[in-house]
Amino acid sequence: MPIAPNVLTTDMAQAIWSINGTSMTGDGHAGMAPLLTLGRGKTHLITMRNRTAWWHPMHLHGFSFRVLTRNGAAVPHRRWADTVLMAPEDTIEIAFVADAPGDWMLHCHVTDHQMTGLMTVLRVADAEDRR
Ligand SMILES: [Cu+2]
Repeated sequence: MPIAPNVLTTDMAQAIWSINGTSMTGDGHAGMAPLLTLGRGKTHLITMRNRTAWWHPMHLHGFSFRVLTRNGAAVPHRRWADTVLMAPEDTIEIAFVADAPGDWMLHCHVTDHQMTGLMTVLRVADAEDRR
């Protein structure tokens, strides 16, 4: 599933950044639909594309992942991580097992990027609990 952090606009006071066209600003939005709902216990491969001119350390809560590729090239040491630094225009593939149910944040760890929209939620649920 491709995920693309993007610059939405610099004209809006609150929402500057977006992920797949949606900005989650401030401390988040209660009840906001998750970006993705992932099957619990399954292995998921996620592609993140940085469509901005800024660096973003993208941080996933709840799981350790492995970075498989960067810009199409295999990453030689597939260390476990919870954050991956993305250079401008980087495309990164990560993989992890979604073994913990619930709603988990995925966000840029540059605080002002996070607070102005570069944040989303991934939901992990059993098949019968997916909405
Ligand atoms: Cu950032």
